[in-house]
Amino acid sequence: MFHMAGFYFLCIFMFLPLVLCESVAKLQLSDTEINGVRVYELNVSNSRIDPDCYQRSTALLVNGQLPGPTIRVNRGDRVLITVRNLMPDFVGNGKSHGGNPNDLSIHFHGIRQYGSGHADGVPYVTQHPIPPGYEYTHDFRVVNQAGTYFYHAHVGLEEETVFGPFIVYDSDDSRPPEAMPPGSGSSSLSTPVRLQAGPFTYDDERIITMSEWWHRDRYTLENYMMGPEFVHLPDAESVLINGKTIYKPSKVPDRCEGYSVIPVEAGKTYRLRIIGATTFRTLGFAIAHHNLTIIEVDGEVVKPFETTYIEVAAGQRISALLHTDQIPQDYTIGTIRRWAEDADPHSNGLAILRYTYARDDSSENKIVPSDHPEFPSRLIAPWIWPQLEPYHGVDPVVYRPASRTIVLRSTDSKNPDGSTRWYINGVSYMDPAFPILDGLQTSQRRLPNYRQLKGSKTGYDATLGTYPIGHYELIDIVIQSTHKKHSYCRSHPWHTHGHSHWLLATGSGEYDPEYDQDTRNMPTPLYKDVTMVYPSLDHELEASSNDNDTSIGCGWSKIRILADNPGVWAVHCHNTLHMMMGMMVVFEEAPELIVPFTQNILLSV
Ligand SMILES: *[C@@H]1O[C@H](CO)[C@@H](O)[C@H](O)[C@H]1NC(C)=O
Ligand SMILES: *[C@@H]1O[C@H](CO)[C@@H](O)[C@H](O)[C@H]1NC(C)=O
Ligand SMILES: *[C@@H]1O[C@H](CO)[C@@H](O)[C@H](O)[C@H]1NC(C)=O
Ligand SMILES: [Cu+2]
Repeated sequence: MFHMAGFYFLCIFMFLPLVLCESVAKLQLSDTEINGVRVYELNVSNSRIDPDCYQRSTALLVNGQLPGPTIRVNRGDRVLITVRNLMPDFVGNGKSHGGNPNDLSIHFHGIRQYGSGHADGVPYVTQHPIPPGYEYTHDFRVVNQAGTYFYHAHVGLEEETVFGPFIVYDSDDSRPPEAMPPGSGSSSLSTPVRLQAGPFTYDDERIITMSEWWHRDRYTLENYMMGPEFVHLPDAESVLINGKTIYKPSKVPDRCEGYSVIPVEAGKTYRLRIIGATTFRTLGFAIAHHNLTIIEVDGEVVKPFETTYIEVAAGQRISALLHTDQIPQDYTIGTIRRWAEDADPHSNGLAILRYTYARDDSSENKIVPSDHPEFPSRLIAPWIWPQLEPYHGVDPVVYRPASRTIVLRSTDSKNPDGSTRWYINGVSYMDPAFPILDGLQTSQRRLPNYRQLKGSKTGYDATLGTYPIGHYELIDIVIQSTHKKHSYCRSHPWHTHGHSHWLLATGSGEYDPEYDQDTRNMPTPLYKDVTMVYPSLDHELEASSNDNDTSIGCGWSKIRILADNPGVWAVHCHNTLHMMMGMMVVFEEAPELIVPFTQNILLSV
């Protein structure tokens, strides 16, 4: 097996005839290590599933699992991940998001892709989307970062079920025994040792993904959202924890697998790696009778911060230590919709924390959790962000003057046909015809005129529909939310590809370039990759606005990136429904320094 897998490895690098490679590919394992390179394959295909015990329906899965398989690597590892689109060719008139709704691409969220922008997985930005029957191999090194990440589809609403954890360990010392690489020689019989990750030690870890599950199928939802009938985004019927919940506890089919069970032993400390794999909502997460001590946010190690609940927006990850110091029994893990404006905050996303005191564990998983954890009803903007501190101190780059400030002002409006779109500085993002990165590597190679851009109001360059930024520019980005008079101000969790960023400040109403230039209300900025723009009205501004105002500033966040990673990077709202409606921009960073990658090709399966 090892030799066969190694042979496949050669296929990629030595361009052996495709026929040979294809015959060998069939013997590939889903997680192998070849000469220190971690090799994975993610097969995406349709299955019939019923994750909330309501009715079986068709959904996309990765390797037949929900969530998809966990990818575990060590800091510094090189990985080869082959993504296969095993969906059928799409038949129908669906062109709901500009392309074939059965195209695919997978993004490794939070992995900064230093020098490997071609592996970032954003269709028409870094690669061609993978059509049904094709595959694409992501080849990258996980440089200088460790923590909790995940991968997810980046086409339409496929990420509803196409996602999985991506864990980067500091070293083997932070890997739980069951997560040791295959063939590493360590056995689960070895004496238990405490795991060491950065400054923290703990006994074991548990991965928890939170996601949403709609009873309507993906195409129906995509068409509704993008079409003229759109009124508001419908909430998912269920919130899933590790791919499961129960929609109607009073009426469950026999085959119902029940709630997810997180097994723990009493008297231990666990690192919970909580992943916000939602498409739409920000969720509160809590465990009855247990506090959580936050130690990591998006890969940044933070000073321990104890809290009774956490908030996780789409795309965010938080590690928290859990001490199993209560009476050994089952405890309810609960979720709630936060910042949900007009929606019901109640969520059916429940799971069970089970103290396993008996070896033979015959308890049922179907119990109706009664003892729900509590959440404060008051929403606090900007939550606990000003209190969290990076463990190793604040990066001094946050005190330097910025090279430039780019304001990304979002508005929404209706098209003449009745459909709704989001605009950033007046432009609603649409997929270009050809991947921007490929263009920069070939004929369209050019040098943006940074001097001219510094003088331009927004920094937008219509040539390729990008925001060009120069190498090592220190860019402050103000993300400005707006709303229409008498409409809700929505929350927006923004994500930066290719970079983590520092959140410097948040404010209500409209950002004022003069007054707010030096506003700093985050005393100890973290280096993370998702930042929420909270709805935060300025009451004077609201009072002075008239009924026809369509873009009243209703909250902003200022983040900073250091342009140290030449490439083409998506920056977008991680509320995927908003992103599909145009809430995205592309940063074209030091295009003259992008290293051409010649193997950026699709192969047939
Ligand atoms: C993925 O699909 C390929 C091609 O159909 C197959 O050879 C391989 O065994 C599959 N791998 C997994 C992990 O399902
Ligand atoms: C959790 O923290 C709160 C204060 O934040 C405290 O009142 C409570 O006793 C703690 N509960 C546990 C189980 O440690
Ligand atoms: C709002 O627009 C309507 C129709 O264009 C106009 O009649 C009305 O005077 C406007 N109201 C204000 C307060 O500007
Ligand atoms: Cu949004």
